[in-house]
Amino acid sequence: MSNRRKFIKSGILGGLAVTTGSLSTLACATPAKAGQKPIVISTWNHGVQANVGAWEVLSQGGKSVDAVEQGVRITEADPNNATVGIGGFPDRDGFVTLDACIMDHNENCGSVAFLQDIMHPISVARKVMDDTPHVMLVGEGAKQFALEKGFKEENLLTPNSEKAWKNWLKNQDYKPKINVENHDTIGMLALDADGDLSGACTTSGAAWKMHGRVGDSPIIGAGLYVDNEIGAATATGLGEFVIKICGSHMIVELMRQGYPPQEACKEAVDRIVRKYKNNYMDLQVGFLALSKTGEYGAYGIHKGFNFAVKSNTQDELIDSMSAV
Ligand code: SD4
Repeated sequence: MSNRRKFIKSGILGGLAVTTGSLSTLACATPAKAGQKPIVISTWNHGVQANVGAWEVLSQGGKSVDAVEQGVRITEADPNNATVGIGGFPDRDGFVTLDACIMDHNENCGSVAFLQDIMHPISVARKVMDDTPHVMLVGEGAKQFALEKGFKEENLLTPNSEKAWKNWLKNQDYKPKINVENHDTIGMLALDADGDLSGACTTSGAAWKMHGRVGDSPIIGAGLYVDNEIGAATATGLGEFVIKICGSHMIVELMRQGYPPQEACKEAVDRIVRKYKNNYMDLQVGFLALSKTGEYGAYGIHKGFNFAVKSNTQDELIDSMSAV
């Protein structure tokens, strides 16, 4: 059965359970489907390339935390990607500021926000996780820490993104466009051969944001959450709305209650749609989730959100279902 058909099937089952019964009914009505292991999934088109990097680790029996770090570094290093790492569009004052976080199967996590001049925020976040008693470092402190750890300082504003910024300055209009420019954060989730889950999320954030603005991507529970007993989730899109519903944590908690990954993502999207009736038509948010058994799912507010899947039997880009 194709994955898309599987999605539809799980959607029907999940929907039925929601409308006809309690959560325990839901858990019974949607028994865990056999998933794949190892497997890596990640947001948007660039996930295809990033998954290749992650797969090098996973296919050799490596740990999911190493896989997600190695995978998203590929996107961070791509100067043609305008929303992650080098080449990311700057804030309205012309500064490229990066946010990232990582979480492993032992619920260790590390995060950096408002980090400048360092190409691989995900690896700085990993160092915060591995080498400090903290979860999150921001701004100058995060940069100082990165430099102490041997990361190189470099200019991340490419000629292309500088040109785009100067063009934006002419009208200075802050209206994030659906599925364009502001919505290409990479969130990646992996389940390794040992059955352990990890996740990573990295972004240059919303283009033309206010200087100092931090989105959902480095916030554990919003842009990323992993619970090795249950599953993992990550988010992309306009972070303010992901933070407001604690999106990724909510999805993992729904999975704990028996929701399949796609139904959990849908419920999080529906929450935004219900609560922000006046805003949701103008904004995109997409969620991605992976269960402990290797079953995956995704859901966006609008059409256009897609995600890449790689396993022993699958290597494809899939269009997510959406509310609108
Ligand atoms: C943010 N969620 O900073 C990020 C932006 C994003 O693709 O997803 N871009 O709000």
